Amino acid sequence: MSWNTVTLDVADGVARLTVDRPDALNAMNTETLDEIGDAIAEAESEDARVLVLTGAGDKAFIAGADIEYMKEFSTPEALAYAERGQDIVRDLLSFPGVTIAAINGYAFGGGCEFALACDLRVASERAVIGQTEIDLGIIPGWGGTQLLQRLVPDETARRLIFFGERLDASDAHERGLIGEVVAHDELYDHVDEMAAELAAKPRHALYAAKEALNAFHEGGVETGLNVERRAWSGLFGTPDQREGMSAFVEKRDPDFE
Ligand code: CO8
Repeated sequence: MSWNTVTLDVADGVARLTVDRPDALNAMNTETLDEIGDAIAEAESEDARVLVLTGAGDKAFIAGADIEYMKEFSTPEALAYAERGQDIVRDLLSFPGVTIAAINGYAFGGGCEFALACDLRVASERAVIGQTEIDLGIIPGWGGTQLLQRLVPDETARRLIFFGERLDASDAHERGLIGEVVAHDELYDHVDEMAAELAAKPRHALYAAKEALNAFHEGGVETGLNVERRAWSGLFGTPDQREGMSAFVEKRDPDFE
């Protein structure tokens, strides 16, 4: 499939989705959101076990929602745009595999939010990240007020949103927004290695783990315990569970599906 503002490459169980509007630093309008949604669905239908989200060019991951495009929105138009972006957040949260944001540069506003919706975040040392909406007279609308709370203490989330701080990669790492910072030129090699390792893990177990981890944020510990118990027991009888445990008992490496 071909799109105007995104590209998707799928190989060996790993999908790389690149937002591709480098002239606007990969800022997103409705066409881009629709294409991101289509590309995530396509990655799923091609059976990708890992989805890497990144931005085209050397400067930006995603510089946010397209400000030029939305500056004259009415409230109903803004609502529709918020809903479309939140659908992408849900697509990332529920993607049946591990999602990794490869943050290659600026990640502001909606770009930061889509990175926060991924399971893991790896940033180039050149990355700058933040919920900058306050300085445009708005607030995060694609999940930032909720997703930041999964990663950082409440006061840090409030400070980031109230001040619209732009954090460099090491500061963002120190404050818990991103998991790892690597040299700019090594970003994709590093993410490719991570993705290959994850793609070789037992997929049902990985997804069950993701669902149980997400459940805590959706409904607290009691909801999470129920989801964990069901997901855990549901893995028994899967070929990968039988193989993983047999391999351990037989003192050999597992050969997963
Ligand atoms: N929207 C539209 N165009 C953009 C955006 C953007 N978010 N960011 C950059 N661009 C464009 C610039 O206008 C410029 O275009 P042109 O060459 O035609 O003038 C081009 O990209 C290059 O940008 P700069 O010249 O500004 O490059 P610099 O290197 O000087 O600066 C920055 C790069 C620091 C990234 C700067 O462009 C910037 O601060 N951009 C805005 C970042 C921002 O605030 N993003 C948040 C947007 S709001 C948002 O995402 C809300 C999400 C929730 C929506 C809810 C639905 C209602």
